[in-house]
Amino acid sequence: MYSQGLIGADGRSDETPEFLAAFQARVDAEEKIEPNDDMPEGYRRTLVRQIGQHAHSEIVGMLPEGNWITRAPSLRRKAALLAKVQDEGGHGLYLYSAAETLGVTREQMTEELLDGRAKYSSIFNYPTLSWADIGTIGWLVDGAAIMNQIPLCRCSYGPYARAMIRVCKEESFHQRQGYEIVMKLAQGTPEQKAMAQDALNRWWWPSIMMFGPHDADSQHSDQSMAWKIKRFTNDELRQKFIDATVPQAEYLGLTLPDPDLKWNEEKGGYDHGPINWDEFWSVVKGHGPMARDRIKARRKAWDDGAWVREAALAHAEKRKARREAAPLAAE
Ligand code: BYC
Repeated sequence: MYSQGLIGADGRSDETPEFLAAFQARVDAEEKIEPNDDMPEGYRRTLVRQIGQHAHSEIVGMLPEGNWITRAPSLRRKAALLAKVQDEGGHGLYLYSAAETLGVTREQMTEELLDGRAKYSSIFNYPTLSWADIGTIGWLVDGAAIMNQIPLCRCSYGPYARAMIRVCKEESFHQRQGYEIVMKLAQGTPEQKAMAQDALNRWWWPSIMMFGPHDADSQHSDQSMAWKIKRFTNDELRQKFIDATVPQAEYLGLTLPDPDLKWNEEKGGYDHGPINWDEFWSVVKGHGPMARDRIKARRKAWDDGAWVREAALAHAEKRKARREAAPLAAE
Protein backbone atom coordinates (compact mmCIF):
# COMPACT_ATOMS: atom_id res chain seq x y z
CA MET A 1 0.00 0.00 0.00
CA TYR A 2 1.10 3.54 -0.67
CA SER A 3 1.44 5.09 2.73
CA GLN A 4 4.28 7.46 1.99
CA GLY A 5 4.23 10.86 0.43
CA LEU A 6 0.48 11.33 0.35
CA ILE A 7 0.46 14.54 2.25
CA GLY A 8 1.85 17.63 0.65
CA ALA A 9 2.58 15.36 -2.32
CA ASP A 10 3.44 17.28 -5.43
CA GLY A 11 2.23 16.44 -8.91
CA ARG A 12 5.62 15.38 -10.32
CA SER A 13 5.71 12.16 -12.29
CA ASP A 14 8.55 9.96 -13.53
CA GLU A 15 6.70 8.54 -16.53
CA THR A 16 7.90 8.88 -20.12
CA PRO A 17 6.85 11.95 -22.13
CA GLU A 18 4.83 9.64 -24.44
CA PHE A 19 2.89 8.19 -21.52
CA LEU A 20 2.21 11.64 -20.07
CA ALA A 21 1.15 13.02 -23.45
CA ALA A 22 -1.26 10.10 -24.05
CA PHE A 23 -2.75 10.64 -20.59
CA GLN A 24 -3.06 14.38 -21.15
CA ALA A 25 -4.83 13.71 -24.46
CA ARG A 26 -7.46 11.64 -22.62
CA VAL A 27 -7.93 14.42 -20.06
CA ASP A 28 -8.14 17.07 -22.78
CA ALA A 29 -10.78 14.99 -24.57
CA GLU A 30 -12.83 15.13 -21.32
CA GLU A 31 -12.66 11.35 -20.85
CA LYS A 32 -13.18 10.31 -17.25
CA ILE A 33 -10.20 8.54 -15.68
CA GLU A 34 -11.34 5.46 -13.74
CA PRO A 35 -9.60 3.54 -10.91
CA ASN A 36 -8.08 0.76 -13.03
CA ASP A 37 -6.84 3.07 -15.80
CA ASP A 38 -3.16 3.85 -16.20
CA MET A 39 -2.41 7.22 -14.68
CA PRO A 40 0.71 9.23 -13.83
CA GLU A 41 1.88 8.69 -10.28
CA GLY A 42 1.71 12.46 -9.69
CA TYR A 43 -1.95 12.50 -10.74
CA ARG A 44 -2.74 9.68 -8.32
CA ARG A 45 -0.81 11.35 -5.48
CA THR A 46 -2.45 14.72 -6.10
CA LEU A 47 -5.90 13.15 -5.94
CA VAL A 48 -5.15 11.16 -2.79
CA ARG A 49 -3.90 14.35 -1.16
CA GLN A 50 -6.86 16.49 -2.21
CA ILE A 51 -9.63 13.92 -1.72
CA GLY A 52 -8.14 12.79 1.62
CA GLN A 53 -7.96 16.36 2.88
CA HIS A 54 -11.45 17.01 1.61
CA ALA A 55 -12.78 13.92 3.44
CA HIS A 56 -11.06 14.96 6.68
CA SER A 57 -12.58 18.44 6.32
CA GLU A 58 -16.09 17.03 6.08
CA ILE A 59 -15.60 14.88 9.18
CA VAL A 60 -13.83 17.54 11.26
CA GLY A 61 -16.48 19.98 9.98
CA MET A 62 -19.10 18.05 11.97
CA LEU A 63 -17.52 19.22 15.24
CA PRO A 64 -18.14 23.00 15.30
CA GLU A 65 -21.79 22.53 14.34
CA GLY A 66 -22.33 19.38 16.41
CA ASN A 67 -21.48 21.62 19.35
CA TRP A 68 -24.87 23.36 18.89
CA ILE A 69 -27.21 20.39 18.38
CA THR A 70 -28.21 20.27 22.05
CA ARG A 71 -28.65 24.06 22.16
CA ALA A 72 -30.62 24.65 18.97
CA PRO A 73 -33.43 27.13 19.77
CA SER A 74 -36.35 24.92 18.63
CA LEU A 75 -37.22 21.35 17.70
CA ARG A 76 -37.34 22.30 14.00
CA ARG A 77 -33.89 23.92 14.16
CA LYS A 78 -32.51 20.92 16.05
CA ALA A 79 -33.85 18.42 13.49
CA ALA A 80 -32.42 20.41 10.56
CA LEU A 81 -29.02 20.83 12.22
CA LEU A 82 -28.86 17.16 13.17
CA ALA A 83 -29.61 16.19 9.56
CA LYS A 84 -27.00 18.61 8.27
CA VAL A 85 -24.28 17.26 10.54
CA GLN A 86 -25.20 13.71 9.48
CA ASP A 87 -24.95 14.80 5.83
CA GLU A 88 -21.38 16.00 6.46
CA GLY A 89 -20.52 12.59 7.92
CA GLY A 90 -21.93 11.00 4.76
CA HIS A 91 -19.83 13.30 2.57
CA GLY A 92 -16.72 12.22 4.44
CA LEU A 93 -17.59 8.57 3.79
CA TYR A 94 -18.16 9.03 0.02
CA LEU A 95 -14.87 10.89 -0.17
CA TYR A 96 -12.84 8.33 1.82
CA SER A 97 -14.31 5.68 -0.51
CA ALA A 98 -13.32 7.71 -3.59
CA ALA A 99 -9.75 8.04 -2.23
CA GLU A 100 -9.62 4.29 -1.47
CA THR A 101 -10.09 3.56 -5.20
CA LEU A 102 -6.59 5.07 -5.61
CA GLY A 103 -4.89 2.50 -3.38
CA VAL A 104 -4.90 4.05 0.09
CA THR A 105 -6.89 2.86 3.06
CA ARG A 106 -9.09 4.92 5.33
CA GLU A 107 -6.89 3.80 8.24
CA GLN A 108 -3.79 5.29 6.58
CA MET A 109 -5.56 8.56 5.84
CA THR A 110 -6.92 8.77 9.39
CA GLU A 111 -3.50 8.08 10.90
CA GLU A 112 -2.05 10.91 8.82
CA LEU A 113 -4.78 13.24 10.09
CA LEU A 114 -4.22 12.25 13.71
CA ASP A 115 -0.45 12.58 13.63
CA GLY A 116 -0.68 16.02 11.98
CA ARG A 117 0.66 15.10 8.53
CA ALA A 118 -2.70 15.54 6.77
CA LYS A 119 -4.42 18.87 6.50
CA TYR A 120 -8.09 19.68 6.79
CA SER A 121 -9.81 22.95 5.94
CA SER A 122 -8.56 25.94 7.93
CA ILE A 123 -12.15 27.08 8.51
CA PHE A 124 -12.92 24.35 11.04
CA ASN A 125 -10.29 25.62 13.46
CA TYR A 126 -12.48 28.50 14.59
CA PRO A 127 -14.95 28.26 17.50
CA THR A 128 -18.76 28.47 17.24
CA LEU A 129 -19.67 30.98 19.95
CA SER A 130 -23.38 31.65 19.35
CA TRP A 131 -26.42 30.27 17.51
CA ALA A 132 -25.79 32.91 14.83
CA ASP A 133 -22.52 31.11 14.04
CA ILE A 134 -24.54 28.09 12.91
CA GLY A 135 -26.51 30.18 10.43
CA THR A 136 -23.38 31.99 9.28
CA ILE A 137 -21.48 28.74 8.72
CA GLY A 138 -24.35 27.45 6.56
CA TRP A 139 -24.52 30.71 4.61
CA LEU A 140 -20.81 31.42 4.17
CA VAL A 141 -18.89 28.17 4.73
CA ASP A 142 -21.31 25.94 2.84
CA GLY A 143 -21.68 28.75 0.29
CA ALA A 144 -17.90 28.79 -0.23
CA ALA A 145 -17.89 24.99 -0.32
CA ILE A 146 -20.49 24.96 -3.12
CA MET A 147 -18.53 27.51 -5.15
CA ASN A 148 -15.42 25.34 -4.81
CA GLN A 149 -17.16 22.00 -5.26
CA ILE A 150 -19.58 22.49 -8.18
CA PRO A 151 -16.59 22.52 -10.57
CA LEU A 152 -15.30 19.34 -8.87
CA CYS A 153 -18.39 17.54 -10.29
CA ARG A 154 -16.50 17.86 -13.60
CA CYS A 155 -13.19 16.65 -12.16
CA SER A 156 -11.35 14.30 -14.54
CA TYR A 157 -11.28 11.49 -11.96
CA GLY A 158 -14.60 9.64 -12.19
CA PRO A 159 -15.16 8.50 -8.58
CA TYR A 160 -14.40 11.98 -7.17
CA ALA A 161 -16.60 13.72 -9.74
CA ARG A 162 -19.52 11.36 -9.07
CA ALA A 163 -19.22 11.70 -5.28
CA MET A 164 -19.32 15.47 -5.64
CA ILE A 165 -22.68 15.50 -7.43
CA ARG A 166 -24.55 14.30 -4.37
CA VAL A 167 -22.37 16.31 -1.99
CA CYS A 168 -23.21 19.52 -3.88
CA LYS A 169 -26.96 18.86 -3.81
CA GLU A 170 -26.81 18.54 -0.03
CA GLU A 171 -24.47 21.52 0.43
CA SER A 172 -26.90 23.66 -1.50
CA PHE A 173 -29.67 22.80 0.97
CA HIS A 174 -27.25 23.54 3.85
CA GLN A 175 -26.48 26.97 2.43
CA ARG A 176 -30.17 27.83 2.21
CA GLN A 177 -31.00 26.69 5.71
CA GLY A 178 -28.02 28.71 7.03
CA TYR A 179 -29.11 31.82 5.17
CA GLU A 180 -32.63 31.41 6.54
CA ILE A 181 -31.30 31.24 10.12
CA VAL A 182 -29.33 34.46 9.59
CA MET A 183 -32.31 36.12 7.90
CA LYS A 184 -34.55 35.39 10.90
CA LEU A 185 -31.93 36.86 13.26
CA ALA A 186 -31.32 39.88 11.03
CA GLN A 187 -35.07 40.61 11.02
CA GLY A 188 -35.41 39.93 14.76
CA THR A 189 -34.74 42.04 17.86
CA PRO A 190 -31.77 44.47 17.91
CA GLU A 191 -29.92 41.89 20.06
CA GLN A 192 -30.53 39.15 17.50
CA LYS A 193 -29.38 41.37 14.65
CA ALA A 194 -26.24 42.28 16.63
CA MET A 195 -25.58 38.57 17.17
CA ALA A 196 -25.83 37.95 13.41
CA GLN A 197 -23.50 40.88 12.68
CA ASP A 198 -20.98 39.63 15.25
CA ALA A 199 -20.95 36.17 13.68
CA LEU A 200 -20.49 37.68 10.22
CA ASN A 201 -17.60 39.80 11.51
CA ARG A 202 -15.82 36.68 12.79
CA TRP A 203 -16.53 34.28 9.88
CA TRP A 204 -16.11 36.51 6.82
CA TRP A 205 -12.32 36.54 6.55
CA PRO A 206 -11.82 32.86 7.45
CA SER A 207 -14.42 32.02 4.75
CA ILE A 208 -12.50 34.05 2.18
CA MET A 209 -9.32 32.20 3.19
CA MET A 210 -10.95 28.79 2.61
CA PHE A 211 -10.22 29.09 -1.12
CA GLY A 212 -6.50 28.79 -0.40
CA PRO A 213 -3.51 31.02 -1.15
CA HIS A 214 -3.46 33.56 -3.99
CA ASP A 215 -2.78 31.94 -7.36
CA ALA A 216 0.82 33.17 -7.36
CA ASP A 217 1.43 31.24 -4.12
CA SER A 218 -0.61 28.14 -4.96
CA GLN A 219 1.93 25.41 -5.59
CA HIS A 220 -0.51 22.81 -6.96
CA SER A 221 -2.94 24.87 -9.06
CA ASP A 222 -1.15 24.83 -12.43
CA GLN A 223 -0.73 21.07 -12.59
CA SER A 224 -4.17 20.39 -11.11
CA MET A 225 -5.76 22.70 -13.69
CA ALA A 226 -3.85 20.99 -16.53
CA TRP A 227 -5.09 17.59 -15.33
CA LYS A 228 -8.61 19.04 -14.95
CA ILE A 229 -8.77 18.12 -11.29
CA LYS A 230 -9.37 21.80 -10.59
CA ARG A 231 -11.37 23.79 -13.15
CA PHE A 232 -10.89 27.25 -11.64
CA THR A 233 -8.02 28.79 -9.70
CA ASN A 234 -8.25 29.72 -6.01
CA ASP A 235 -8.56 33.44 -6.80
CA GLU A 236 -11.20 32.90 -9.49
CA LEU A 237 -13.40 30.97 -7.07
CA ARG A 238 -12.82 33.48 -4.25
CA GLN A 239 -13.90 36.29 -6.59
CA LYS A 240 -17.07 34.43 -7.64
CA PHE A 241 -17.91 33.81 -3.98
CA ILE A 242 -17.45 37.46 -2.98
CA ASP A 243 -19.51 38.68 -5.95
CA ALA A 244 -22.34 36.31 -5.04
CA THR A 245 -22.26 37.06 -1.31
CA VAL A 246 -22.16 40.88 -1.23
CA PRO A 247 -25.78 41.27 -2.45
CA GLN A 248 -26.89 38.56 -0.01
CA ALA A 249 -25.41 40.56 2.90
CA GLU A 250 -27.03 43.75 1.56
CA TYR A 251 -30.41 42.01 1.44
CA LEU A 252 -29.99 41.02 5.08
CA GLY A 253 -29.03 44.56 6.09
CA LEU A 254 -25.70 43.29 7.48
CA THR A 255 -22.27 44.78 6.83
CA LEU A 256 -19.34 42.74 5.54
CA PRO A 257 -16.30 43.57 7.69
CA ASP A 258 -14.14 44.83 4.83
CA PRO A 259 -14.00 48.62 4.35
CA ASP A 260 -12.17 48.14 1.03
CA LEU A 261 -14.97 46.12 -0.55
CA LYS A 262 -15.91 48.09 -3.65
CA TRP A 263 -17.55 47.32 -6.99
CA ASN A 264 -15.01 47.51 -9.80
CA GLU A 265 -16.88 48.34 -13.00
CA GLU A 266 -13.93 47.50 -15.23
CA LYS A 267 -13.47 43.95 -13.98
CA GLY A 268 -17.17 43.42 -13.31
CA GLY A 269 -16.55 42.26 -9.74
CA TYR A 270 -15.78 43.48 -6.24
CA ASP A 271 -12.32 44.52 -5.10
CA HIS A 272 -11.54 43.45 -1.54
CA GLY A 273 -9.07 44.39 1.16
CA PRO A 274 -5.86 42.50 1.95
CA ILE A 275 -6.18 38.97 3.34
CA ASN A 276 -4.24 38.17 6.50
CA TRP A 277 -2.07 35.37 5.12
CA ASP A 278 -0.07 35.13 8.36
CA GLU A 279 -3.26 34.09 10.11
CA PHE A 280 -4.11 31.64 7.30
CA TRP A 281 -0.72 29.86 7.33
CA SER A 282 -0.64 29.80 11.11
CA VAL A 283 -4.06 28.05 11.11
CA VAL A 284 -3.02 25.70 8.29
CA LYS A 285 0.09 24.74 10.25
CA GLY A 286 -2.06 23.63 13.18
CA HIS A 287 -2.10 26.74 15.39
CA GLY A 288 -5.75 27.67 14.89
CA PRO A 289 -7.80 28.52 18.01
CA MET A 290 -9.57 25.13 18.04
CA ALA A 291 -6.90 22.97 16.34
CA ARG A 292 -5.95 20.98 19.42
CA ASP A 293 -9.58 20.31 20.38
CA ARG A 294 -10.49 19.17 16.87
CA ILE A 295 -7.72 16.56 16.69
CA LYS A 296 -8.35 15.47 20.28
CA ALA A 297 -12.03 14.85 19.40
CA ARG A 298 -11.10 12.90 16.24
CA ARG A 299 -8.57 10.80 18.16
CA LYS A 300 -11.14 9.97 20.83
CA ALA A 301 -13.71 8.98 18.19
CA TRP A 302 -11.13 6.81 16.40
CA ASP A 303 -10.04 5.11 19.67
CA ASP A 304 -13.60 4.67 20.95
CA GLY A 305 -14.59 3.12 17.61
CA ALA A 306 -11.74 0.58 17.60
CA TRP A 307 -13.96 -2.19 18.99
CA VAL A 308 -16.53 -1.60 16.22
CA ARG A 309 -13.86 -1.94 13.52
CA GLU A 310 -12.49 -5.07 15.19
CA ALA A 311 -15.97 -6.60 15.54
CA ALA A 312 -16.84 -5.79 11.90
CA LEU A 313 -13.58 -7.39 10.74
CA ALA A 314 -14.11 -10.50 12.89
CA HIS A 315 -17.67 -10.80 11.56
CA ALA A 316 -16.49 -10.46 7.94
CA GLU A 317 -13.81 -13.11 8.50
CA LYS A 318 -16.34 -15.48 10.07
CA ARG A 319 -18.72 -15.03 7.12
CA LYS A 320 -15.88 -15.59 4.65
CA ALA A 321 -14.80 -18.78 6.46
CA ARG A 322 -18.43 -20.00 6.47
CA ARG A 323 -18.78 -19.26 2.75
CA GLU A 324 -15.57 -21.12 1.95
CA ALA A 325 -16.58 -24.08 4.10
CA ALA A 326 -20.08 -24.31 2.59
CA PRO A 327 -19.19 -25.90 -0.80
CA LEU A 328 -17.03 -28.50 0.99
CA ALA A 329 -19.91 -29.39 3.31
CA ALA A 330 -22.22 -29.76 0.32
CA GLU A 331 -19.89 -32.25 -1.45
N1 BYC B 1 -7.15 24.93 4.58
O1 BYC B 1 -1.46 24.75 -3.86
P1 BYC B 1 -2.72 25.00 -3.11
C1 BYC B 1 -16.33 21.97 3.28
C2 BYC B 1 -3.13 24.02 1.54
S1 BYC B 1 -15.01 21.03 3.24
C3 BYC B 1 -6.09 24.13 4.80
O2 BYC B 1 -3.60 26.09 -3.63
P2 BYC B 1 -4.66 22.98 -3.85
C4 BYC B 1 -17.41 21.80 4.24
C5 BYC B 1 -3.10 23.00 0.41
O3 BYC B 1 -3.66 21.77 0.82
C6 BYC B 1 -13.78 22.22 2.82
N2 BYC B 1 -5.10 23.96 3.88
O4 BYC B 1 -3.52 23.61 -2.96
C7 BYC B 1 -17.48 20.70 5.07
C8 BYC B 1 -1.62 22.95 0.10
O5 BYC B 1 -0.94 22.19 1.12
P3 BYC B 1 -0.40 20.67 0.84
C9 BYC B 1 -12.65 21.60 2.15
C10 BYC B 1 -5.22 24.63 2.71
O6 BYC B 1 -4.92 21.62 -3.34
C11 BYC B 1 -18.46 20.60 6.03
C12 BYC B 1 -1.18 24.38 0.31
O7 BYC B 1 -2.14 24.98 1.17
N3 BYC B 1 -12.83 21.62 0.73
O8 BYC B 1 -16.26 22.88 2.53
O9 BYC B 1 -4.36 23.13 -5.30
C13 BYC B 1 -19.37 21.63 6.18
C14 BYC B 1 -1.10 25.16 -0.98
O10 BYC B 1 -2.39 25.34 -1.58
C15 BYC B 1 -6.30 25.46 2.44
C16 BYC B 1 -12.03 20.88 -0.04
O11 BYC B 1 -11.16 20.20 0.43
C17 BYC B 1 -7.29 25.61 3.43
N4 BYC B 1 -8.37 26.40 3.27
O12 BYC B 1 -5.93 23.93 -3.55
C18 BYC B 1 -19.32 22.71 5.34
C19 BYC B 1 -12.33 20.96 -1.52
N5 BYC B 1 -6.14 25.98 1.20
O13 BYC B 1 -1.64 19.85 0.51
C20 BYC B 1 -18.34 22.81 4.37
C21 BYC B 1 -11.31 20.24 -2.34
C22 BYC B 1 -4.99 25.49 0.73
O14 BYC B 1 0.55 20.72 -0.29
N6 BYC B 1 -10.01 20.86 -2.27
N7 BYC B 1 -4.41 24.70 1.64
O15 BYC B 1 0.23 20.27 2.14
C23 BYC B 1 -9.62 21.88 -3.08
O16 BYC B 1 -10.39 22.39 -3.88
C24 BYC B 1 -8.18 22.32 -3.01
O17 BYC B 1 -7.45 21.32 -2.36
C25 BYC B 1 -8.00 23.69 -2.28
C26 BYC B 1 -6.48 23.99 -2.25
C27 BYC B 1 -8.67 24.79 -3.09
C28 BYC B 1 -8.53 23.66 -0.87
